[in-house]
Amino acid sequence: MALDRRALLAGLGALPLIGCSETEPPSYGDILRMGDAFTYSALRALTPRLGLAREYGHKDITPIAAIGTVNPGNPAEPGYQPDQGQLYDRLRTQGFAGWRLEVTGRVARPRSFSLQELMALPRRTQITRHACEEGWSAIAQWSGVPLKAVLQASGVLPSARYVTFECYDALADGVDMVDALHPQTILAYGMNGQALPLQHGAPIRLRVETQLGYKSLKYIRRIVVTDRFNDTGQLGPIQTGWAWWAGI
Ligand SMILES: Nc1nc2c(c(=O)[nH]1)N[C@H]1C(S)=C(S)[C@@H](COP(=O)(O)O)O[C@H]1N2
Ligand SMILES: [Mo]
Repeated sequence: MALDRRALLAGLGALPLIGCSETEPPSYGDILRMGDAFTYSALRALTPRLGLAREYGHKDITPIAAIGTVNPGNPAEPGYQPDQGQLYDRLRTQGFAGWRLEVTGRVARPRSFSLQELMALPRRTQITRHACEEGWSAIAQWSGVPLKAVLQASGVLPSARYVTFECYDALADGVDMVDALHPQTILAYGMNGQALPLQHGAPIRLRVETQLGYKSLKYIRRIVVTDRFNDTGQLGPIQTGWAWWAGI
């Protein structure tokens, strides 16, 4: 019995060597990503594609803290990027008059939008709960243009599968087409009936109501449509151990 067990254990110990002696052992990141991929496919299969996040009434609105970057133009903040930060500071002090949102990649008409141009597109207002991965939540009203309308105005190509967002701070992240075209996924320029405040992402932030708080990027600068997955490297969530897909 004991011998059998020892033989079995020896056999198991040798298993990882079979057929892959030249490969590196899986890194921690690779294992996490395998889990992420499984969660993503399982939940994408289970959740109805156009399921809406719950919307609330005006009386449900709560105070909401500003988390992470609160001014990408401030060199003292951890996410400060000198080039983009200086540009942001200049644009902000000029009331974002010269600000443009660039849309590029797998679109028939790569272009940029001024704030006025975005405001001239269809508008959606929603009162939703922001759920931060750190355990707090808050309810606010957001107004903006559905991302779908911006993608359509740029002639998104049929092969497009992902949309990535670059920010004025050191952050970039993306969503798949299901979330990109979701009716509640908006580029918000208004919050609680006012222009989006500096600390909450002025002049434009993303609202992805189907995912955790960190996917709702503030200070959006550029949108890149791709047909291949891009984890946005050091600027993205995977490197710091967060899931790329954070569905709720
Ligand atoms: N550009 C940028 N977007 C960001 C962050 C950030 O630091 N920089 N923080 C994220 C996190 S973790 C959360 S919870 C929300 C916070 O949004 P709020 O500051 O409006 O509450 O923004 C998300 N978007
Ligand atoms: Mo967060």
